[in-house]
Amino acid sequence: MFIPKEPGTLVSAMEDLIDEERDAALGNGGLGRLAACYVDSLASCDLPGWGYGLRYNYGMFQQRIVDGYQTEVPDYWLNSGNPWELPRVDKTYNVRFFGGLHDEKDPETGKVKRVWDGGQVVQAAAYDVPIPGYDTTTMGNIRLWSSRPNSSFDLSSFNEGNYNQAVEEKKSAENITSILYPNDNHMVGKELRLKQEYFLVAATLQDIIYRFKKGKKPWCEFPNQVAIQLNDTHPTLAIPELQRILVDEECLEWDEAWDIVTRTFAFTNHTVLPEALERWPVDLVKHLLPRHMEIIYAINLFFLQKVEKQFPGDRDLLVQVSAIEEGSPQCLRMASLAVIGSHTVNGVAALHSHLIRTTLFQHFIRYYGEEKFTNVTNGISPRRWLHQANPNLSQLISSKLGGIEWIKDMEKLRALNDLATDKEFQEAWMDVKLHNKMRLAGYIKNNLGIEVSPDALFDIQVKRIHEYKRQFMNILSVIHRYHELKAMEPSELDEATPRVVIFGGKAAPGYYIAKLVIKLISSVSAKVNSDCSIKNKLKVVFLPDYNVSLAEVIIPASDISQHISTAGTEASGTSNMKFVLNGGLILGTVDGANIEIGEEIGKDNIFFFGVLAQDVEDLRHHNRMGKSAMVSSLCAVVQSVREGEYGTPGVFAPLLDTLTIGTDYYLVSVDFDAYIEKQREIEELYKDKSCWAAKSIRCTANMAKFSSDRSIREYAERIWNIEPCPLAATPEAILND
Ligand code: CJB
Repeated sequence: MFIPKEPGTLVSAMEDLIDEERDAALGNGGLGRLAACYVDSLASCDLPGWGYGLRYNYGMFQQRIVDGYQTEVPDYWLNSGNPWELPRVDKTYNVRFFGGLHDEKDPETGKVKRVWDGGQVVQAAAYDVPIPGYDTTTMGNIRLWSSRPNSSFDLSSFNEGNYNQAVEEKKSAENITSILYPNDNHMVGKELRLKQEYFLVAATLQDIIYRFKKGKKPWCEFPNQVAIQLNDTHPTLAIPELQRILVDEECLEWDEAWDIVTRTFAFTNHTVLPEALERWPVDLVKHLLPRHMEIIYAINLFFLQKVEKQFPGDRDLLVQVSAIEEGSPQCLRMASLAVIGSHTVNGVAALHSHLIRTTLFQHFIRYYGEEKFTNVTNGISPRRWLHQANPNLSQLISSKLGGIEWIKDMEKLRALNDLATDKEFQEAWMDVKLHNKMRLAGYIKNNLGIEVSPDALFDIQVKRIHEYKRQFMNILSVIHRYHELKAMEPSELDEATPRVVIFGGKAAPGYYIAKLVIKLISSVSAKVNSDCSIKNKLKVVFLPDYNVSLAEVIIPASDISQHISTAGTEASGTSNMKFVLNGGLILGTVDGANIEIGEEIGKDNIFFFGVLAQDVEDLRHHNRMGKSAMVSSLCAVVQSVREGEYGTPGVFAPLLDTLTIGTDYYLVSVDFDAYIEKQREIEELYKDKSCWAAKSIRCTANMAKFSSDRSIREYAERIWNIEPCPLAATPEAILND
């Protein structure tokens, strides 16, 4: 399992082992990481809930930077085994794909039922990853499914003629959980991806139903015993799958089954970006899952009939709410199916929930009313994101608060407000920050050979690289600052606040523009870092292979972090919460959870800039009409890149063209001046160390709302109707389940 670095070296400390552990990189970005925090909270709050997922052999790729460009290396994370998982040989289920349909008459009842058979049958094998709750005996669990050929498959029994076909079948089965699709907030319509989605829900529902049946309760009790939360639309096929099981296998009447389905499911929407909304060609779904497509048509028909009854003759409404989008090809809208099959739909921050009510799902509201649509603001685990990632700050806080109770009740952190202006405490607080910055500076030096001073302002943007997150705007502002520094008189330069701008994040392998952003950051970094004339007042770093382990080193070390999505595009964000909880100030747009963070910590402790979500559509329209010119501050920067200040002219043309030919969809030019003005303000303020320290302390002190314990209790009380039951979820309970 663990291979010592030097042959013969013995492991003497836990710390030596910890560094050897690989991240289980089974998700892309904020969506999966949120779920991880929620499982931690479920267990820590004694709530009986599990997470289900896929056990990909290849998780998120490792990112290397070669000549400034991102390259991808496969992440075979299971190479040295995974000590945290329990293979459950006793937990396997069969999952069918493709196949055909026919009617069969029950000889006893005379009832005709639909039979789905033939096709490909693969096996889902369970692997459990127990998640211990903090300071409780309760154990959570993440059950991950791995695909393999089904049990009737035996390679050695195949004669020569069938051997090749047998090998193909084996590969095809194993392929399903072979790789994670590395796209964040972007759907790719591949058949294998749809197979993954159905594989997850088919195995999971069989598992849940197996447990339900042990209780020998009637089916009408199912929604009282089981609550299933759909984490975005990826598991939406669970809705027709449960309907299929109830009608075709359990022989319930359609209406009774549908009542059970709609009282069981709830749906969380995590994005409004059009390119992220799942739309599957109907023909593809029909081919892969013929019975499900029939059921979806029926679900949709009955739903539209009800809408028609309530709004007679409103054709447009029917078109808008239909789960099927007419067009070529005809498409299944997963979000619509998720809304139709769920009792509750929520967004993940107040603004986002407002936006889905007024845009994405506005037509559904006409039919359902407002009540079905609610908000549960995201949260993060204080265990991982303060106590584990920032042990020194955790210790300092506990010593002042007289205990570590805050780790399960972040309201207790409020007492730190009284210490915000206490000079001694400020010093201790900033010492911890300095120590964390030194740790990060050491990492940068060791891995990139770049020397950065821990006394400089650490300004960090780490997240998936995406146009809507605007890392491009950030690097353009860095160039702007570089030009300013170069134009300064020596005396002015001496007074300038030294700043280290740190980037990290992966681009989807096929996302050309995002990859060019990485190249631009690398090129700016090379130029700026080697320019002695600016006397180390600016350094630029791109940290390769951003992942959870690296986040635990980066986040505690920030003075400022950036969350600068075009208003209305970032559903919530969760790294914003992690930075602030660690006493980092944030520079952000009026978007996602930034807004609520500002409400909690106070407007004086956060740096907001930029246009409001409500104005974005008009501004975009303005741009499309060619009515707005690029601001001059940005023109100069763009010009310098075009002229080759950062390498061969032309390399960055497609990226720069997004601002002009692409009509600046993400409104970089509109926000640019306000953005650089805020940065100026931040650099000035950083000179007042005591004032900065007070703000930093107030950040941590007022983050109670963003504990994932609060979020998960809201789901439990308002959506799942479950209560803590400390004795129900012991380690033994997992093994018996
Ligand atoms: N999110 O990470 C993803 N991937 C998606 O495909 C869709 C959404 C993110 O989910 C997070 C958790 O709710 C949000 O904080 C974040 O804004 C959103 O982009």
